[in-house]
Order: sequence, then structure tokens, then C-alpha cells
Amino acid sequence: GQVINLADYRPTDFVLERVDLTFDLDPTETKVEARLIFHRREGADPKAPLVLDGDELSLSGLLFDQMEMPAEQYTATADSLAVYNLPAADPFELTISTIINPQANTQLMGLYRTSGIYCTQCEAEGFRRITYFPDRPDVLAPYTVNIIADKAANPLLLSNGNFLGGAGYGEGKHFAAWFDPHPKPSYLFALVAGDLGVIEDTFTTMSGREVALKIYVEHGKEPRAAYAMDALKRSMKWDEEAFGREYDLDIFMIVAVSDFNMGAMENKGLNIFNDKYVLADPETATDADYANIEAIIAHEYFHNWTGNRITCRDWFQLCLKEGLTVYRDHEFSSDQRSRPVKRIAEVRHLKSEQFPEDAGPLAHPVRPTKYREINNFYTTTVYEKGSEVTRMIATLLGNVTFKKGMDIYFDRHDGQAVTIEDFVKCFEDASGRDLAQFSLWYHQAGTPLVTASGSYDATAKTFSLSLEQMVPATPGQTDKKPMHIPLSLALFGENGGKIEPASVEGAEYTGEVLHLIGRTQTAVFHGIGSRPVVSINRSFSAPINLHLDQSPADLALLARHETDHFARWQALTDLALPNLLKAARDAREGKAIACEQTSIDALLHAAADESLEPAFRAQALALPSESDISRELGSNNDPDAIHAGRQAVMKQIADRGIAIFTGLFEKMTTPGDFSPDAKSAGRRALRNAALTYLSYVENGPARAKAAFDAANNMTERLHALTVLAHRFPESDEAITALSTFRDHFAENALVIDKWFSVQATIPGASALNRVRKLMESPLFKRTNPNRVRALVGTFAFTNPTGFGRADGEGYRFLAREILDIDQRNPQLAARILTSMRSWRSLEPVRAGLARAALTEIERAPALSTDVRDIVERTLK
Ligand code: HT7
Ligand code: ZN
Repeated sequence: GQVINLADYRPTDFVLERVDLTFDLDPTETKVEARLIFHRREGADPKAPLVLDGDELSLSGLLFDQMEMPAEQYTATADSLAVYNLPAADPFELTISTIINPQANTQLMGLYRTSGIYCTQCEAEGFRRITYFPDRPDVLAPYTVNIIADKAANPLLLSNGNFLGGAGYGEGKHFAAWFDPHPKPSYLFALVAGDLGVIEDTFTTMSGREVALKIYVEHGKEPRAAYAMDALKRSMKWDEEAFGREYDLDIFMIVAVSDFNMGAMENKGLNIFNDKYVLADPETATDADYANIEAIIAHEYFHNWTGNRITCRDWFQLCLKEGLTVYRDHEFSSDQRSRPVKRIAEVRHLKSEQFPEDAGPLAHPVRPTKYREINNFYTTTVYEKGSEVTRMIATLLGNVTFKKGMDIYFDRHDGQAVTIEDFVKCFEDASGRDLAQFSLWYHQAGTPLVTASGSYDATAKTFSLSLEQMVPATPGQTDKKPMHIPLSLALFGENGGKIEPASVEGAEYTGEVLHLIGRTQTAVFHGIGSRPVVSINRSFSAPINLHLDQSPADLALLARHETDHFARWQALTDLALPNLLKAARDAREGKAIACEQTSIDALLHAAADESLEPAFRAQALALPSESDISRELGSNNDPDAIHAGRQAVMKQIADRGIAIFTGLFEKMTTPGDFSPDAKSAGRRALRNAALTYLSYVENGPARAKAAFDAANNMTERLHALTVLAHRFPESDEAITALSTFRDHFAENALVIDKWFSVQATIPGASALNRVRKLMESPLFKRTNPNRVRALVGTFAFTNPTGFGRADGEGYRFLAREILDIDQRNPQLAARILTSMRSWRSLEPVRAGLARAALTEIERAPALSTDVRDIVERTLK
């Protein structure tokens, strides 16, 4: 793999007018015929050859305008086809034949087999594993697809667009033809064939067109697709109402498959999903599963406009579709559920996933300028930070102007493949604002650190806020410029009421948003009658680290009185965090651990406050995680000390709040029929949080086992199981519950994944042996990405004490597993390997052991480009 540079971008020499594909499907010898009509681009070199991409292909035929192509006019290798002496201006047709083996395709890119069905994954560069093609996102064409297959085994033949027709094809075969009139890049191509069950519905669009909706799942699983269908219809309605976007084909299909490298794929009119994000019922799905299904169904549907109708010019622009679409799915979920609770969950996720990426060796800008393996750039930075950058545009411009900019974007660029610059220009045109400095958010990696300090002058009645920003150095970027940072900010008086300043000097402050643009800047708020408590970065208006010294009393005031509930949660977190950091340090030094009272009182006050929604109270009770603590500590991390410190703090909170937790556990039930709605889910979350704390007081195993036995939904059952396994792994209760759970759900792969994950995250050094044993279980399937992620991925990403055990065995184990997975599925191997990204912040002994394991991978023969890229950047 060589390095691809954004600066080298240039348009193709040939324009692709039409694509006509014929597949004659066979598990091991599928014949593909691609008829492609091209003409040379005006102004292009009249002698330039046409060079098409391939990947592990072999050419079995090549026609030029239906005539055999002379051998001297082309050269074909496994990864390219070059054709010479082509017409200077006239259109011409190439017919390219290849034979591929879906059964042998374990990478799950291109055309592959999963549970007896044929399915494709073409983003980013999978189409070139099907046929030779200009496989890049700026080559758009309408596609006709003909599928021929054995009829009994494949009653269903699906592709993008609208159904043209089908018929018998002799010898027990049949065929179907599809036409997609919307010009699209090859990465959006999809084909599915096989025997599946379906649920059907319809949606009437805002202009009155009826769209057929179909969700295909394995036979027998149809009832489990009902929630996904409901989420789809709500998504279609929301995109009309919120963004004026209407669906544009006669049919919209979703297919759920059990072997898939990512969450889902937005192929035009034919989304393909990891079945984990389609299938749910009360017996087997948690509230988190329901929320994920809703979000991912929405995300893929929203791509129809942000990604498909308007696509990326090149893969450097990935955030153009992904950041924007994540922003849209976040907004959708916020509208469907509780906005502050959703925001808390988003920020928790951003901080636990994206912040470590941005602070480590794999840090890269939201819009990178070079890559070796594009699959490794489907990152949390491109997705989640990309979404935050879009959110900041909305914050800076206000919602009305933001929507105006989006309208300009849809009008101006429909049917095009564009860049981030094109996108930002729409908002400059909508607002008249210069967004040049703001655009640094796309180009500078690293999480900015904003240091703030306030001082109150009672005589002058002014409050001065000094701000300083610093963007840390990241790989390949040492000198950073100051960014345009929108800080949502408010002042509160000692009685908890908001104070409105008479005027503000030294910074633009509009609509409660302060614009930080300088490296240092002082904002002076006038007309402030009493000492204010300042609340900065409300709703997490900017993805930054904020340092502001606030007394526990001030934080407690914000925790009770902030009108922005996200900021209340932030205040509670800011109260708890110093205690957890100190506890970790004390544990490392063998000192006694004590948590300061204001923090505990504020937390318990929020937990018991019935005016707050249960879901919020549950979020308040979920202390910063062990990885949050290690991120805050920054260096010399000892996972065992962090764990011990946090456990001690939990115990103190539990002892102090026992009455509250007992009350909540008893009261927060959800009687009657199960409903996955956000309100009921919030009650379950709060009840589960109470059970966690109660496991630190007497009777832990018995209470958790009783909760496990009594649970009538997966959220409570799985939580009780987790409490038993994590807190009392050796108890009879835990052992019985784990085996009951396994036996009861042995037939349900998605539930068995949970069973593996619960055990992969049992704290402590013994987890590794358990993981090893689980890998020998007949239930473990090495070829199924969900299963590998559930056990190996979960262990490496979310078990700091087990994976990071002091003797380094966890790192060694991972190195061997990565090398094994890499043989079959390089993408999966590379992604799991990113769990090592924070190795440099470990204490020296562990860091040395982690480095040795990474070096073992680096030195292995025959690494995939995917793994080589990650391991080399991680070690650099
Ligand atoms: N756009 C989709 C990305 C995706 C993908 C990328 C690489 C390899 C496999 C993949 N499957 C799906 C998912 C999305 O963001 O909507
Ligand atoms: Zn996406």
C-alpha cells in the first residue's frame, strides 16, 4: 500500500455514462459481465489510456464495442486493467468479464456469502473485487443490474433502484432486472440473492408518492424486524419535516445479514445491515439495542441525501457524508427521545472514543490529507468529531441560518461529488460569515484545551473571563493555529437564577454563545450585580477539554440550577472526577481512599430528585469510567489502581445512599407490557444504576440473582447478570446465572454475543484465562465478526484490568489473535488492534510490554495493508 495524497487529486480522463451489469451467480464461480459506456473527458489527453481498478481479479473476456479486444491493446493484472488506443471523443463500450468466488471471500468486501445468501459490501473499495472499474466516488452513473441464479436456492434477487422485471431462465434458474436512475458511485452498488423472510409496509411521501418498504431477514425472524420498520417510517417522516428531504425511488429495502464488518451500509435503495442493528424483541434486546437500531436505521436512511444524492469527490472527504449524517441521526434521536439525555450519551461516547484517538498516535484531522488504507479512516474522528464540527456550524449560525445553508447545499450540489470546501461555502453564503478560521476544525487534529479563569469586580459590577486556547501537537502537525471555538455560556447568581449581562466587551457574545477566536481573549460582562457562577461549554457546544477551577460549592450550584441539563450532568462529573483521580493515585500509593462529601451529596441529591427524568438521574449516577479516569490522568497509568480507586468511591457512595438506592430499585419498575420507549428505558436505567450501587452493600449476590431471576426484559436481565459476573465472579449465583442465560439463549446469536461480552469484561487478571477458554467453546465462531468483536474486541477495548494485566499476557494474547484474524479479515483485525492506541500513557512496565506485543505484530510476515498501517502508526 502506497500513500495516497489529497494534493494529487485529479478528475478521471474518461467519463462513465452508463453501467450495465449481469451476474450469473454461483457460490464459487460467479460470472460477472460489466458493460460500461465511456467517453473521453473534454480537454483530457487524447492518448491517455483508460486505467481501471481491480483487486484479486482475473479477466476472462474483454470486448470493445462488442468486438473482441486485441491483446496488444490492453494489459490486465489482478489489480488493474489498462486499455490503450481509445477514441479521442466518441463514446465507446467496453464489456468486461470476470469470474469471482463469493464463497472464498472471507474479507467480506465485494461479493460474499453469509448464511447461504449472496451479499455485497462495496464501500470503500469493494466494487473492484467484483469487476474492473473506475472505483472512486467521483465517477457517477446510472446502473442496470441483471441477476441470474438458481431459483430454488435464491428466490430473492435484489439490487439498487426500481424493479424492472424478472422471468424464468431455464435449468432451474431465474433472473431479475433492476434499474437505478440516480447516478451513483460504485461504492453504493449492492446485490443480495438468497432465500429470506420479509416484512412489508408503505410510506406516503410529502408529495403523495407511495413507497414500498421491505425489510428482509432470515426466515422466522420477521417479528423481530418490526421495531426497525417503525424506526424507518419515523426517519422518513423526520427527514421531510426537519430537512425537507423526500425519498426518491418506488421502493426502499433493508437486508439484515449476520456477517458484516461494520454496522450497516447505505447502498442506494438497498441498505444492508448487520442484523444486530435490525433485530429486536423484548425478550432478547436491551434498551441500548433499541436505541442503536433507531439511530442506525435513521443514519443509513439519511445517507440517501447526505452521501448518495450528494456524495464525496474523493475519500478524503469522507466526513462530508459521515460527519453530517451522524449529526442528522443525533438530531433525529434527540427529537424522538430526551435531548439532554441524548447529548450526555453522545458526549460520553465522544470522550471515551474520539478524545483518546485524538490524543494518541492515530490522531488525524476530520478531513485528512493522506492515507495508506482508506478502511482505517472510518474512524470516530471522521464520524463523531465530524458531527461535532457540523453541530458547531449550527451553533455559530443559529438553527434558521444553518437550515438555509443546508437548503443551499441540497440545491447547489444535488447529483454531484463534492468537497468539504463546497459544503462550508454554502454556510458562508447563507450567513455572510467568513468561516475560514472555523474550517481549521476540519484540518487540525487534536482536542483543543481551553483554560478559563474568571474574576468578579463588585465595584465595577463586571465579571472578566480570561480564556486561553492550545491545540496540542499531533502526528505530522506540530504548529497549530488558534481555532474559532463557539462556547455556549451563561452566568448564574447565588440563588441559582440566570444573570443577564447588560453588555459584553472583548468577544462576540450572541444568543448565549461566546466566540473564542484568539489564542488568548478576555471577555468582560457588564452589569453583574453579584458574584456569578459561570457555566461554560453548555450542551458541549465545542469538542474541547476545558480547564476551569470551580469550587465544589459552585459546581453543586450548577448541578442543581443550570437550565441546561447537560451542564448539570457536566457539573456532577466535574465534582466526581477529582475524587476519582485522587482515589487512583492513593490506591497506587497504597493509601486510604476517601471521597469528598459535596460530590457524594450532589450525586445523591440528583438521584433522588423526582423533578428530573429517570434517564438523566441514571446518567448522573454513572460515574466517569475507568478509561475516562485514565484519560484524565494522562500518563503513567496503572489500570489496577484506577479500578481499585473507583471501586472504593462507588462503595462510599453506596454506603451513604443505601436508602435512596433501595427506594429507587423498588420503585423504578416498568409493569405491564414491555415498551422500548425512552421513558420506560429511563426507568430501567435508573433501576439498574441502583442495583449496581446496592451490590456494594450487604446481600449483593442474592439481590442481583433475585433481580436476574425476576427480570422480564433483557435490559434488567443482562444488567443483573453483569453485576453478578463483574462483582461476584466466583459466586454460585454468578455461575448459575451465566449458565442459565447461555442455555436459555443458545439459539440466539445476538444474545450469545452479550454473554461473551459480559465475561470478557470481568475485571482482573483472571479474565484472560476465561477469554481463552471461551474461545474454545463450541459457541465461539472465528469467522463471525460480531462474535469476534463481542469477545476479543470487548476484552481489548473495555477491560483495562484484564487486558492490561501487569504481566503483559493480555497484550501478547491480542498480538497473536490479530495475526490470526488478519489472515481472514484484515479490516476486522485492524479495527480491533486500535485498542492499543493509548499504550504510551501506561506506566513504564506495561508500556514496555505493550510495545513488545506491537513489535511482534509489526515483525510478522505477510501482514495486510490494514494491519501494517495501524501497527506502524501506533508504534511511531
Ligand atoms: N458508510 C458505511 C461504511 C461502511 C463500511 C466501510 C468500510 C468497510 C465496510 C463498511 N460497511 C459500511 C456505514 C455508514 O457510515 O453508514
Ligand atoms: Zn454513515
